[in-house]
Amino acid sequence: MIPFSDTICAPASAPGTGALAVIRISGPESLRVVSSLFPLHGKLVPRRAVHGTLSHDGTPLDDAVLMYYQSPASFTGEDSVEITCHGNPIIVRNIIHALCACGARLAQPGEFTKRAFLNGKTDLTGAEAINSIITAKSGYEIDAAIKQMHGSLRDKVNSIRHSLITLKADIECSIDFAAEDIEFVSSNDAAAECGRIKGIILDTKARCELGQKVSRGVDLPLIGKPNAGKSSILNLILNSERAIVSDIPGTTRDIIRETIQFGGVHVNLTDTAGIRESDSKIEQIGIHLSEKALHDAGIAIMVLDCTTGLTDDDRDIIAKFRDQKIVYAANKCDTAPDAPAGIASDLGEEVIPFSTITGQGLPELEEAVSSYIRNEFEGKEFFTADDRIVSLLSSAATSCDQAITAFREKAPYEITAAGVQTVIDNLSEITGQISPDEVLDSIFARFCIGK
Ligand SMILES: Nc1nc2c(ncn2[C@@H]2O[C@H](COP(=O)(O)OP(=O)(O)OP(=O)(O)O)[C@@H](O)[C@H]2O)c(=O)[nH]1
Ligand SMILES: [Mg+2]
Repeated sequence: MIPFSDTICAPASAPGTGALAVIRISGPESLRVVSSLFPLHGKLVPRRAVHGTLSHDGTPLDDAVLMYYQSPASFTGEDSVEITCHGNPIIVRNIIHALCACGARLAQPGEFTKRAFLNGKTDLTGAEAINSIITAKSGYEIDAAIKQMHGSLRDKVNSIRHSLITLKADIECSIDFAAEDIEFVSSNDAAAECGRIKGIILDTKARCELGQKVSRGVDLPLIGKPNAGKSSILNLILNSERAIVSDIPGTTRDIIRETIQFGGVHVNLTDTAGIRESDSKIEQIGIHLSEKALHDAGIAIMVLDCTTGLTDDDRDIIAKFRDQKIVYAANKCDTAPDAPAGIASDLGEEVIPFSTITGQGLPELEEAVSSYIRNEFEGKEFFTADDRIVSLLSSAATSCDQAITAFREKAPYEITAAGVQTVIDNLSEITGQISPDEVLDSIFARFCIGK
């Protein structure tokens, strides 16, 4: 365990008013600092809640419940105290000032978790999962983050590392017995093993990328020709006049983006410029942004117009985006109730009759999007990884390729062993077995104060 000489404190609950607030103190002086404010400090024994009045320089600060965690049995691994006081920001500030006056200092963002990591209480994947639990925006993400806090990604990475360490040991034995011409693993077998490991690394990377998709939200653009009613649908879904609606084709030019919850996942709903041939430079930029938004998304809502029926412009737009899942909404069905059936048969696809005036079709539209989301995420094991982890997994896969080439070329054992070690090092950075200081600083800086 790495001993820290200073004692840190911070509010652990969200800023603002609430019934209760929690203040955390961690470090070797925790008990002494708290005792200066708490006359009942003699009653503070590990893991027992004690109720009493906190006061400083003779002024009462609040009645609070204190819990003492004795090192190493605490979140950070250090002596720690948690104070649960009334959730008034003035009280929280006064207690923090008093703690600092008695020898603690205000913690930096993520400093409690960083200490937990440096004291061996968690690996980096677990530490990052704690942050994901706090910031998660969907039930899927919370499930994955809890599993990861319990070690799902760490175990996966460690099992890959274990296979590589075994392979490297076999290669190193071959170095030791080179004079006797004893080979512990053939180049072909080693290349095959590296290929198998690379497959697991790529599968892990794909699961991390799925986790990133859940956490960033599913992009859901509204596309279609001008005047079809895209902005009207955005406003209906958001239940607010977010986008300008007019009967002039080409009204929307910028991308309008709002995040909403759909089927338990947060969805980035975007209104885009109507796609058509246009001479206007500004409109062309808007159309380009629309096309890009759709290309980047896995699913889109294509808005069709019942007053025009299916037109060549619609067919051109659909033809551009064959690979995406498209949900079709035949808007303005209030003006032509039979039009959606005609459009569906022309298109050969299911079409939702829709009207932003009557609200018809909104539940069906939500269900179509939700079912796509359920299909994408439900029952799939994914990890709540950030770009750092994804990029390390990419490097590990590339290093595997290089090791495979070295095995195929029958390179000397020293070279192939070094190649395998590079993959091991890439993976060790993921869990934090190798962790340069600046990497740690950037990881924990993303946490909130008090975590
Ligand atoms: N009757 C009827 N009119 C609608 C409906 N939805 C939209 N409109 C009208 O259609 C016109 C165009 O609506 P918008 O929402 O601005 O269309 P848009 O697709 O965003 O158009 P651009 O931004 O130009 O691409 C407006 O006059 C709306 O009032 C509907 O369900 N029924
Ligand atoms: Mg619009």
